[in-house]
Amino acid sequence: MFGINDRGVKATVRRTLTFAVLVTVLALPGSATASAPAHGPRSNATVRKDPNDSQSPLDIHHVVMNVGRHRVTLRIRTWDAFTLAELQHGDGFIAWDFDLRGNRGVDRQLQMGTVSRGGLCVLFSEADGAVGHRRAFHPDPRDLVCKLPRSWLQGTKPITFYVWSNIRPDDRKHFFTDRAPNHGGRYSGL
Ligand SMILES: [Ca+2]
Ligand SMILES: [Ca+2]
Repeated sequence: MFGINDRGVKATVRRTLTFAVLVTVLALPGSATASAPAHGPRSNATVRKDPNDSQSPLDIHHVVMNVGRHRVTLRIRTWDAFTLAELQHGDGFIAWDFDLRGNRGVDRQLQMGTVSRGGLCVLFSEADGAVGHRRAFHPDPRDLVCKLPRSWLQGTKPITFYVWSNIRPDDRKHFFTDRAPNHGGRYSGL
């Protein structure tokens, strides 16, 4: 369904196309009526920081996760402000690649992107395709937030993951990518 080469152009194009096809298929009636916008990270949120290390408008600054009993809130804060329109016009998205089985593969991928009606979060399973989707919130100019059922990210082994962003700004011919953590690293635990 999706490759594990997080920086490869082919993987990038494939994922982008997958996302585009999916959002075309989805009518989004449920997503548009999702719950209220996310609030700021709570005290029990895990905040991971990434340097200002890309020219991308989606240069990742904070990777924030808040795990509740029934819900997981995933938030990306960028170094610079961006709009959902810029995200859409630049084919931009932020992907979370999860290994739920502990074999260093990627068996779940969350894509945070946009469609004409606003932000969209889609969780893919390597084995089964799309698991489900929720609205993506843009509560302030640098944040993109997804709220998912906790059950969507249940693992049989300690979970590891990394995050990467991808966008082609209107005035540029190529995509910009940023990864967190850098250099093939992974975060451990939700
Ligand atoms: Ca960064
Ligand atoms: Ca980085």
